[in-house]
Amino acid sequence: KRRKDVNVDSPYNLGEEKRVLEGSDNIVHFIQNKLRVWCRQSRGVWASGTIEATSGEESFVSLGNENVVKVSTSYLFPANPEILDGVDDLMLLSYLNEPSVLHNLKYRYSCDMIYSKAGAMLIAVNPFKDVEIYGRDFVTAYKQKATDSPHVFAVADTAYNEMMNDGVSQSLIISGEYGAGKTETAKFAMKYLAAVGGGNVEIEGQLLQASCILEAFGNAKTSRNDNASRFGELVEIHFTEVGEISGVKIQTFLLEKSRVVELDPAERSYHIFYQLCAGAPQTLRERLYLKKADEYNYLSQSNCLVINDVDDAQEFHKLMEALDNVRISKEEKDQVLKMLAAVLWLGNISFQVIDNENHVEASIDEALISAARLLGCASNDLNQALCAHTIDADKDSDKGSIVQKFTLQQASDARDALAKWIYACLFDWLLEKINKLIDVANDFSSSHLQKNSFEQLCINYANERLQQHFNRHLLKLEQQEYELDGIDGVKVDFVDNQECLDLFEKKPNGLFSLLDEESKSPDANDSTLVTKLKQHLSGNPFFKGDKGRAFAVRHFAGEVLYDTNGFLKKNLDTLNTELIELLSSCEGQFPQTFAIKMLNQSLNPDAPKQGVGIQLKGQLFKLMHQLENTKPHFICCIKPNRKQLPSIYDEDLVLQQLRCCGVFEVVRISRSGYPAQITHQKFAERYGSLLLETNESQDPLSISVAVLKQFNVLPEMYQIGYTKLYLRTGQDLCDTVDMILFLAFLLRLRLEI
Ligand code: AOV
Ligand code: MG
Repeated sequence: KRRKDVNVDSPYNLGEEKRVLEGSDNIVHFIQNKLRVWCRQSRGVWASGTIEATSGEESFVSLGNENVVKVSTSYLFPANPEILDGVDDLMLLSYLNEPSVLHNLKYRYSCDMIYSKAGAMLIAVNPFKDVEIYGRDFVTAYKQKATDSPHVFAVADTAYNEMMNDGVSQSLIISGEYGAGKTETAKFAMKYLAAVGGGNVEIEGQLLQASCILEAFGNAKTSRNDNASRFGELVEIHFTEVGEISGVKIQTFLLEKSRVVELDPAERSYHIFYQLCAGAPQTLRERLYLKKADEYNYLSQSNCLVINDVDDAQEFHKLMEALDNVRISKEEKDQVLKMLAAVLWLGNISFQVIDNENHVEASIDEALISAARLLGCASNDLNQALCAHTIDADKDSDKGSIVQKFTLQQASDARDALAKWIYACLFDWLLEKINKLIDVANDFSSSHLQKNSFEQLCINYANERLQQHFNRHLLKLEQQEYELDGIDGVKVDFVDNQECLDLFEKKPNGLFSLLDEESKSPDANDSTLVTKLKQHLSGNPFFKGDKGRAFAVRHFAGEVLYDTNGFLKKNLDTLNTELIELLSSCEGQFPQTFAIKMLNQSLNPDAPKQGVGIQLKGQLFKLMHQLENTKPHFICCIKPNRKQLPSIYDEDLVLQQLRCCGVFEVVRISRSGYPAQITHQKFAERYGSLLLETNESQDPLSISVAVLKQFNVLPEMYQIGYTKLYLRTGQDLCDTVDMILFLAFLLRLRLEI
């Protein structure tokens, strides 16, 4: 899954199909035959009509009801004949210009046909309502191939069958903007795979329970999606040789930790906190010193505590059941809930200034005491760890160590760092638990912030990597097949975003390397970082220095502005030694394991300390490597409006996403080659009987050649491969093969007569 925060036009011109109406002859043809055209009324609003007259740059278009408008001729696009309205594969459209594609998807959307195909890719337009196409009956229909209308079940089914038949691993790559429907689509795909690969009812249930748990801990309400995933995932589903699910492995990427302590207005923290506050029974409340959500600073800061139509208390009970089902013991569950409550109480810890140098101490109140109890340490120890830092003095001198007392800002940062760390560890622990249960062998989603900070830079970089995978694959698929079959290569241009990736990955002067270097320098701060970035990267066309601490990157989906505020700290992502020591001295099992994890990370002298950016680069290389070994199936999710409401189709918004998903490119790439392909075997079976002179001993390839020759099919219309016949089609794409059959039939009739 990928996403983007786009604020300008795409840097790559994915472009509009060349206007066919440019030549005046063409226009005459359209006028004479009263063929439909699309004309642009204003930005993003298209109307169809027929051209009445044209003079130079201007044309008069009748929109019906005697409504005639004057438009610039260059804004006219040929429309498809009405008979093609709502075809289920965009490849079938005679004209592939943007208004035609938009119209087709809109037509289908208005009939609740949310899925369409663009060649090899599936397009899913989010209905924001229950469309009732995911029941058992639909699973069965796709399983039995009783229907071939586009559906995520059909993609999952193809992948499953190809895996079974070819023994090759498959991947479903689900992309789209925030709120476009990636998570839901992934769940439907998993549901289908669980049903066809069933047999093991327990695993099927656990797979679905696992997503429920990960959603509670990893999803949150944002301003754009009430159930936004704040982490990326790769769900691997393993099958036995007979096609039953044998195990599941989930990998997650980039959990947005900052959300635990810092919220934008009208957004929420992770669902689990509100569920806990609303749903915990009395005895549990007492054990956790639990209050209502609005009494915790971390939750109340954004003035947003509830989600429409969501009952957090009820969700809490479902979650508790799910935890039981993935065999998390009562003690472990208790520990998890304790840690969650500790995080909430940490957020309520306040500090007061104790001397005239603005050093602080935590107020000894309910918050400090509750947090310490839940963590299993003395409140005094927690206080000290949050308010001071010991620096080892020079080894050669005998000064020992120096205690540096914290300012208010430093102490609050230490408190927040501890809360984030505990939460992230908890998330990882749950994931590990789930993975152990459903053993072996991951939805690559997104997080979105309004301010573009380090988290976003990482996510957009990950998207850039996925985009490359997508480009190369669509290209490779076509080109390799032609090559293998011995026909002339059709060279297809595609935009490679390697240069943008280089901006991030190059050593020593890529963004991540420079960031690491600066993170290690003791005098560095966010301003020195941006100076350094500008100094080394200004020559790169994908980088743009901006005012103050900001810089911009030209991503494939658009230019994004980043603020370096907090970059260094976020890249290092460490806790100070006092906090680690505090955790390891705590009584509970969790704080100790969490501390050990941190110690391993920060104190292992053999492992060179790497920043979050470089680590991510490594993770993504691994992920790409995993994906490279699979046959990809691409699903592109489209959000038809920003209001999360049904039946609203915003053409501009859809167009922008279609461009980002590369839909136009995909269709064009497919069509610039030889879209109609048929094996010699099939072709010979279907058309061999048309041959006037037949020779029983002929092989399929020779029969194909003979058929083509007999009917004088122009040589530029086809190529003959070793195994298949490749047929080119003109602008008017019908099924060429059947067109030929039709022609042949006529010819034959004529000949026989
Ligand atoms: P996302 O995963 O792409 O966003 P979701 O899968 O969470 O988007 O979808 C957002 C909302 O759209 C869901 O909560 C549903 O209400 C609705 N929805 C999506 N797909 C369907 C469908 N097929 N049928 C009915 N409703 C649907 V993010 O995780 O924000 O990038 O970070
Ligand atoms: Mg999601």
